[in-house]
Amino acid sequence: MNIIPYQLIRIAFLILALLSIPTTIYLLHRMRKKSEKWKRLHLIEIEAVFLIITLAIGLFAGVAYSGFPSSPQFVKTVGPGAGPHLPLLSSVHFFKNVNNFEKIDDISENPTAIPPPISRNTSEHLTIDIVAKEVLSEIIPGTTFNYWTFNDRVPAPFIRARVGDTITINLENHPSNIHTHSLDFHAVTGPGGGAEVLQVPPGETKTFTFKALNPGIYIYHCASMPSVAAHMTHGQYGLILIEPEEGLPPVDKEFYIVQGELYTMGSTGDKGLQAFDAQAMLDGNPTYIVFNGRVGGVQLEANVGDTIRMYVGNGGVNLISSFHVIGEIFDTVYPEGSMKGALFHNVQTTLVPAGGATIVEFKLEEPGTYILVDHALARVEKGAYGILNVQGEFNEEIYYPKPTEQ
Ligand SMILES: [Cu+2]
Repeated sequence: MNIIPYQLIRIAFLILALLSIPTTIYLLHRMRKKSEKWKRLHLIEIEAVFLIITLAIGLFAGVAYSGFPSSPQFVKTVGPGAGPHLPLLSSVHFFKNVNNFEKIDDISENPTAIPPPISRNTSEHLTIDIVAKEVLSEIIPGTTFNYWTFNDRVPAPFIRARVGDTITINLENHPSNIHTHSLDFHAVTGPGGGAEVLQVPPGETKTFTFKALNPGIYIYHCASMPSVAAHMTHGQYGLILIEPEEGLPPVDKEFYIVQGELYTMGSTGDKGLQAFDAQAMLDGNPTYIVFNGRVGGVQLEANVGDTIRMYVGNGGVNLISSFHVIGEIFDTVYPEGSMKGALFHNVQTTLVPAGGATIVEFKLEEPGTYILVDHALARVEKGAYGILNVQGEFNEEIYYPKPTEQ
């Protein structure tokens, strides 16, 4: 894991370069009045070399560039194609307490980590333990971010309950954390969705109990000050499914996907440790837009003939997702996660509001690679895509002509 603070290094070297100029002028001034011994010091040459080295490190250490002038700009993108290029920015960040944070190899929550469908006919009292933890992990290889998580992953664990269930949440704020964290469940009826009683300082645990009154698929997230948006964009969001009494129709595979935005002071593709860019968040200009916490975080497997259900959330904090699976049509959409209302059928692209969720269902008729996207397609260049690989027999009655064998 690359946690070199390149941005800090760049600033330090630019300051050194700047300071070296007046220092040299001063020494040259002194040199004129002094002996031959001073003149033999080659101050001009030393200063020139020093200036070149410090400026080179100050301007380029860790900065993303394409490495070859194959396009008009030398800015890197992280989409699956070459892509249009994004403005090159460099900025400053401060990095504190780096050694206190746990380093997570893969921040992505497993998209198949979903509790099984509920088959019981009665209500139960469930207890869910959640640990808020601030960690370090990579957005793309070599680019590290200080994620704030629930249970060390983004999104937070998928919670499954049944309407009428009573749910007790135990929220621990890990002692290594710097910030107070909390939970606001959109499945809760009551002030703050639980956040009023679940503000937990580091090292403490608090408990909250609620009854699930409405079926649906709901976001839950941290709702702590001074900026709820800042907590969410660091990774503190997940989904809770409240099944209706009769449950949901059976499917072969269920997947868990949540879109999120990351705002870093470095540009898209910059290496090293990236500081959070609050101004970029306020401007609504994310550096990365990701499924399940990082670029490439959603890799799914299925077979021809499978019926698929995807629970798709949007942690925000600025964008509305236009969720689409390239090469598929959603047979059924639960619009905005609504249950017991009108379902949509035969939908190409569906909206997932910030702080909202949806459910899409479809059957797989053909093998191959299907790409999940936010169909505001510029966002794919910032990472908003996932992959669904489908194995099985080709059906040329549906998809013609047959793709060339590889
Ligand atoms: Cu928080």
